[in-house]
Amino acid sequence: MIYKRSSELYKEAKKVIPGGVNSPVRAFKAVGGSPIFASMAKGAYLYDEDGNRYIDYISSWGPMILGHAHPKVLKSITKVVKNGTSFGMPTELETKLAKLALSMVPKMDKIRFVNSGTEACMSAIRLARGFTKRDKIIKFSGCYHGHSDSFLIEAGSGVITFGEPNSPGVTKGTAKDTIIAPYNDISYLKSIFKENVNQIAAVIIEPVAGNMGCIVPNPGFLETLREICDLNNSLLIFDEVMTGFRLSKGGAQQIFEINADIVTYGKVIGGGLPVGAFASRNEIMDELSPIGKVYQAGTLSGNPLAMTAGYATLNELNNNSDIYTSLNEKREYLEIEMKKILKDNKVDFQINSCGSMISLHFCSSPVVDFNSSLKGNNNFFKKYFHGMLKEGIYLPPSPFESYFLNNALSFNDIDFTLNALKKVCKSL
Ligand code: KE4
Repeated sequence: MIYKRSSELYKEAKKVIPGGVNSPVRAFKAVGGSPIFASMAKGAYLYDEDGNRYIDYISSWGPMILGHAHPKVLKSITKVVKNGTSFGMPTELETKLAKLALSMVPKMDKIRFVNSGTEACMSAIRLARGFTKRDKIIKFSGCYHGHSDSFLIEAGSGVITFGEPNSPGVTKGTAKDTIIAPYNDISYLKSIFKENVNQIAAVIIEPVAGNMGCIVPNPGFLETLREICDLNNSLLIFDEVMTGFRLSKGGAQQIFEINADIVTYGKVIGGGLPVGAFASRNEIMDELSPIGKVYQAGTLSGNPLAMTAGYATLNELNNNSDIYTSLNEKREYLEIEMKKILKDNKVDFQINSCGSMISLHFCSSPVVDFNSSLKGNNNFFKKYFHGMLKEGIYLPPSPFESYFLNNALSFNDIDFTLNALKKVCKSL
């Protein structure tokens, strides 16, 4: 593979954009080397500026579940763009997407559109605090809910009392209202509630985690979390920015048959254009401005182009539920065959998966939380990532990410991927 043009573009980008990227994970810091610059994408394939083609397993970190440049999505955007791109006034397109999204997910009465998953999660926390009139929130280590201050927190010294900032610029004042719990650890969670009676506004969780690799909740974990929140009059927030409309039409709520109080969305709901959203029942959503007092706003929220791309994507998913069957079959095939190859090559590994999300960890013990995800052999991962890249397979450039399969992926593409893995295993 030649990356000449990408390296020229990277050099230029670094002069005017911090690290040459607009989101850190794109910079390949976890795997070394220089980022590759995309020129276009179609279906299951990414093309870089040097003309190399890759089978895409990140799907823009989730949004492109139908595959890139889906004809129905392109057709609808092309039609709508001719009417103008932004009005700062309500449009019917927002109501259409809102009605469609709410018809697909269980037990949500209203939805508010924003421009990113970060905005959705930040707003959901503010809404939960406004509704409960409590300050503290609980999040789980290794879960990522975007880059707003309340979430850039790690477990503090007074561990079950309050957190500490894990980024410069986040104040101790903010950190004191975020408490960190280990994923899948119910007894720890109970001790936090015991220490903070009537102070917890909400617990926010990725119902299937995708930011420490893919981690599935232990049987009963989410159900008990729901019970604890009910017992303490705290709200349960499912961050479904990754899982929403991906794991199923109704996302993780449908898969696990558990209803959260507030659910956040992103990625798929925008079909590749910037959309985040948060949804809840009327009594909570009606606390939001302009009806209620919890303020939240956005110039480009509900943007007509973004609503159109989101509508075309959700409509396709809603009308063809065999897409989910097909995605799950493809992931199952990939997983079974990867396990055979890695076992044959005597590689220590774990594979976690749920629906069309999957992650590979180079370690011998199960990956059930952030600490166990840290046990992966990063040198192996770097060799694996770059080896697969050279074979034309684009994987997430970090061991703490999930793959996102798109439905344009064919079984031939998966066989091509598996042959690449066979070659790469020889160099591990
Ligand atoms: P955005 O602000 O990036 O749209 O969404 C933030 C977010 C919220 N919640 C979950 C569960 C998420 O996974 C994300 C963002 N995911 C990352 C991938 N780990 C986006 C990729 C990136 O940061 O460039």
